[in-house]
Amino acid sequence: MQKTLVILKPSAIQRGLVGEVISRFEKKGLQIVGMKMISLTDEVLEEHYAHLKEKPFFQRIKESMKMSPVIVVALKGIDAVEVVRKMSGTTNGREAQPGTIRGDYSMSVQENIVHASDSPATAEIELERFFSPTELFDYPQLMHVHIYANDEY
Ligand code: IDP
Ligand code: MG
Repeated sequence: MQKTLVILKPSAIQRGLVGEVISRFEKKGLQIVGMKMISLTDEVLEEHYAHLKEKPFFQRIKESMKMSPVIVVALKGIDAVEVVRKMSGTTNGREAQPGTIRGDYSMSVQENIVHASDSPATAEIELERFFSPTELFDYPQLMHVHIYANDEY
């Protein structure tokens, strides 16, 4: 089973989309194994978005991510990283496929509702960045037999 990180960005918090977005992941069959509200700092954002550090809009992204607290969510499931990326949609909300989170709720490249880890290796690093071991939970998913066939895990 894989775990992945989702961040509900200030655009999700301020627009009242927290329930909608989390509900999509729950209904899909992903298990919530960690969740909390936190304030992001420049230090964490410079690490988290290190690949964008040289971009002219980096300062603006940091300001945007600090406009309100965010909610970090750890989700577990088979191929969770890819499933959650697909459900999130491409970066630019205007171009994201309808039916995806960004495609349904965002009109922006920057204000695009969610962050989702982009590979299993990144997911591990990002989960460690935002959760301590005691904040990640291992508990049975009681509907398991209705979510997966036993040859899938
Ligand atoms: P991703 O979130 O789809 O993985 P990344 O390229 O990793 O996309 O960029 C991280 C975040 O930085 C995006 O979700 C978006 O909020 C912001 N961002 C990326 N490119 C741009 C841009 O060209 N203008 C403004 N913001 C951007
Ligand atoms: Mg990314």
